[in-house]
Amino acid sequence: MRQQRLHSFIAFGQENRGKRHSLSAFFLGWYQRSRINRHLKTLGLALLFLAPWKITPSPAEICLYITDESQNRLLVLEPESFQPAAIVPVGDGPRAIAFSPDGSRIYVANAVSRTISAIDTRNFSHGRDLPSGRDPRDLVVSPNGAHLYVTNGSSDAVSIIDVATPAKRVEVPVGNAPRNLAITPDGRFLFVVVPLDNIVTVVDTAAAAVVRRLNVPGGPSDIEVSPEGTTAYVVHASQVSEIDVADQTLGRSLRVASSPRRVAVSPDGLLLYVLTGSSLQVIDTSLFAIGTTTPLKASRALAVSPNNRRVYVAQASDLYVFDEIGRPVAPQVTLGKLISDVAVANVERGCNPAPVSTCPGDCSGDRQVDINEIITAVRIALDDEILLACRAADTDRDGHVSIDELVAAVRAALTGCPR
Ligand SMILES: [Ca+2]
Ligand SMILES: [Ca+2]
Repeated sequence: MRQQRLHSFIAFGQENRGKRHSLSAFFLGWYQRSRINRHLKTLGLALLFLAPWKITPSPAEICLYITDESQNRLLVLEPESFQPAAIVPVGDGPRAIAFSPDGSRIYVANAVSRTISAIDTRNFSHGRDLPSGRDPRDLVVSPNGAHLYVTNGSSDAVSIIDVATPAKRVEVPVGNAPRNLAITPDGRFLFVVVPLDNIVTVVDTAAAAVVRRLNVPGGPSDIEVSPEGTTAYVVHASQVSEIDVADQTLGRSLRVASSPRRVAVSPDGLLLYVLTGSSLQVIDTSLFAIGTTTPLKASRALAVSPNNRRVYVAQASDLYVFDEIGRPVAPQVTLGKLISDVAVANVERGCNPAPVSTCPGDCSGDRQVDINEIITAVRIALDDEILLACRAADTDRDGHVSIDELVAAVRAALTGCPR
């Protein structure tokens, strides 16, 4: 049955080479049938074990998080309108974002200040920054939320940080300038890509020791573990390869477009997203075949929403949004000045955009305009800052801050907000 499906899928792909849209339509149909099959299985099991019906709570709201390296801040956005729910200052050179498993905390690795910002998702307030190693690049959180694992580009190690007692930091040497890492869902193993050494280093978290070094030629650049925890996917050279988590050996390899930089797995584990130098490629994980290829010149950051509905890609100041099979769903959005990472998650606090003050230049919404708000408005007018930093400065909502709008903001600062 699976073999049959494979043959029809591949045959269709070969017949339709170059006809990306028809392949997408086929792929979508096939993918939706797979999902329905999976849901029917789940439903069957639920009926067997869970009578009478249980009502599952509606999922928490989803927020989009973006680290803006040029302004050292975390943008928290409503993921459809891209309106800000919060703009949170973090340390210098923010890079990767990770969440505590219960969604109560966001962690941001700050490469320049060598710290990890810990942000409470209920009110977006800071706890104390956690010290990290040199040049923190990527981070993951243990499934119980007790530990952070951080790759340090300049100290050739993974830091194991105890969240409760961050002074007790353990460094595990993993190779030359490690980059991205992934953790198995049971928290036992870390898979760390070390591009300069052409290896993936496997760390046993309990022993805080390296247990294996896998040769992965062609400068591996990113790795993700499947939600079931059985397979890790690593991108390298022009390939994506499977690593069997139990055996810690390389499995199947698939040729993708050149320079694959990022990889992500859909939350249901059925699809794999590979961001290359020229495209976003969507791969079926069971067939291990490419379903769709969408041309794209963006390859810095990649995230999949927890509800499987959206894929976010960022490069420099631009954000691109796709549906689950890689079709663009919105025009590109210009956000931060220098986006370094994108993440999407369910959090405790609803992702409601803050209301826009009717007082000209009152960015914070407290009905007062202070000097910093005037400076922000001027910087938006000069194109040095994004409009989301102070939507109240754009009183006519045309997307720009004009001289007249600056004058209105200064007047509000001097004489108070108009009633
Ligand atoms: Ca204000
Ligand atoms: Ca305006």
